[in-house]
Amino acid sequence: MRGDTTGAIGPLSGAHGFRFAIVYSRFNDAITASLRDGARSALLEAGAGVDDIEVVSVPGAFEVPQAARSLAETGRFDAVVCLGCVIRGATPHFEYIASSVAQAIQDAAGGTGVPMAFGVLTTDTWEQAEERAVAGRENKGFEAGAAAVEMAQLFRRLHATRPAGFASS
Ligand code: INI
Repeated sequence: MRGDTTGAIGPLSGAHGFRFAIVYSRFNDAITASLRDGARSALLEAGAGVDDIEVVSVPGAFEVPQAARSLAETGRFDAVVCLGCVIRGATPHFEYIASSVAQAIQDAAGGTGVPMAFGVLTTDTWEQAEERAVAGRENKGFEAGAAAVEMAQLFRRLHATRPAGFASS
């Protein structure tokens, strides 16, 4: 048995006082706009303030990591949500774009120390992308938003001068 692989996301909370950036690509924007909306609703559900969410768009998935890195380097954000959509049938250089984007986002997160959630769809077909961009909690943008909240909270705890749970002397 593989256990629960649905990734169902429970109620979100605890994002008040955190600042988030969402970077999404306009390529395949019928899909990526839904991912953006999904990410935004996850952050809002978790309690992030409207003014604490900055949304920027870039031309394509290839540009997402560089924008995410720049946003992280401003020091203004606790986490960055990265969104895009690369469809195998639509691009002969699918493998190259898909793997380089994932690697570059990972590098940007490691290099800046700012958590980055990965919500770049890499699908074989448009229909598969649509399935992952439906409204609601199954939306991969929502999922990435939830991951950003969790990682922002984790990093704040890890970087706290006196970690929660340590008795003061
Ligand atoms: N960008 C995407 O986000 N998805 C795609 O499917 C895609 N295809 O098919 O090529 C795509 N290409 C554009 C690329 O991300 C860059 O924007 C472009 O190469 C300019 O740097």
